[in-house]
Amino acid sequence: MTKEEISEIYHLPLIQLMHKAAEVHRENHRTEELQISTLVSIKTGGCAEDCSYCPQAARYHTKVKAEDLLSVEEVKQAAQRAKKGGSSRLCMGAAWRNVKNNKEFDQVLEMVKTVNQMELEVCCTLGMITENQAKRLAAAGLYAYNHNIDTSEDYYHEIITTRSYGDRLTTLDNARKAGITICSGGIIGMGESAEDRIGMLYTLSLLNPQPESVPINALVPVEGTPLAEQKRVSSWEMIRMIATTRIVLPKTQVRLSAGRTEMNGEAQALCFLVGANSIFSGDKLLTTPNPEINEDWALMEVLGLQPKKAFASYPQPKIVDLDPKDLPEEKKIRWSRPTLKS
Ligand code: SAM
Ligand code: DTB
Ligand code: SF4
Repeated sequence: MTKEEISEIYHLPLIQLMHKAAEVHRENHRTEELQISTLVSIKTGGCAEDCSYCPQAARYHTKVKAEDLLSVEEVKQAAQRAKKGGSSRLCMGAAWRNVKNNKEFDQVLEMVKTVNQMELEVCCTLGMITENQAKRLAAAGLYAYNHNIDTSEDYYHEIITTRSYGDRLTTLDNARKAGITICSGGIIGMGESAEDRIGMLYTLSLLNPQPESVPINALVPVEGTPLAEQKRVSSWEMIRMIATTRIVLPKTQVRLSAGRTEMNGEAQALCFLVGANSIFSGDKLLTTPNPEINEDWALMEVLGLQPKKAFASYPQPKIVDLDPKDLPEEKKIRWSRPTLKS
C-alpha cells in the first residue's frame, strides 16, 4: 500500500473503517481467540536513553527505582504464574540501551531457555542487539524480539535523540536474520499528527516480511517525563489506529497494549472486533498500571473470547542446539531476512 492509500483508510468515516477492518480481521484470524501475554520487567529503570515517554530513563525524575537483573528462578516463577493465569506468551523487558556481551546477557539467555522449555512463546525487549547476539538468543529458543519504531521517521527525533530510526531498523534486521519473529509497533498520543501515525504504519508495512506482531500503545503519561502533561488519547483514536493497522497488516498479530486502564470494556471490545488479537494481562505492564486480571477474564467471558494457545499463529522454530557462533550460515536463518521494499 502507498502512504496515500493508508491515509485514505485512516481517514475513512469511523463506522466504515470499523466495518472494513472487521471483515479483514475475520478473513485472516480466529476472531474468537485472544492471546493473553504477560510482561516481566527483568531489569527495571536506570536506562541511559532519552525516550521522552519512558519512566525508566535515568535522566528523568520519576518514581521508578532502578533494580538489578532478576534471577533465572524469579523469572521461572513469574512464567509459571503467567501460564497458570492463561498466558501463552511471556515478554521480558530490560531497560537497556543495548545488550552487552557479559554475564547479564548469559543470564538472559538462560531465562529464555527456561521459559521456552515451559512451552510459552518467549519474547524479549532488551534494546539494540547485534546480529551475533540475535543468533545467540535464537539458539536459546527466543521466539520473538520486540523493538518498537514508536512513531514515524519524521517525528522520531522529537521523542528520542540518543539513537536513530535507522538504529531501530538495524536491530529488527538483526533479529530477522537470526530467524526470530518480529514484534514492532508504536505509541499514539505523543503529540504526533495523523500523518505520523500513517507514516509509522507505512514503515512497518515495508518490512519484508511484515512483522508478525505489532503492539499499539496509547501513551501512559508519567510524572517526571517530558510527555507527562500530554492529554490521553480517546478510545476512538485507539479503535481507529487498530482498525487501520489491521487493514494495512492483514496477517499480523495486533496487540492492544498500553493504555487499557483508560478504556472501558465496550471500547476494548470494539478493538477486538476491528483487529486486536492480544492484550497484556496482569495489574502492571513494565512499570505502569494495567487492568486487574479478573476484569480481563470477566470481559472475555462476556464476549465469548477464548485464550489463544502458544504458537497457534506461527510454528515454533526448530531450536538449533549448537553454539551459534559455530553454526553454518544456512542453519542460522529460519525466516527470510527483511528488506525495505523501497
Ligand atoms: N529498552 C527497550 C527498548 O526501548 O526497546 C525495551 C523496553 S521499552 C519500555 C518497550 C516499549 O515500551 C517502548 O518502545 C515503548 O514503545 C513502550 N513504552 C514505554 N513507555 C511507555 C509509556 N509511558 N506509554 C506507552 N508505551 C510506552
Ligand atoms: C510494547 O509495545 N508495549 C509493552 C511491551 N511492548 C514491552 C510495554 C509497555 C510499557 C508501558 C510503560 C511501562 O509500563 O513502563
Ligand atoms: Fe530505555 Fe527502552 Fe525506556 Fe527508551 S524505552 S528509556 S531504551 S527502557
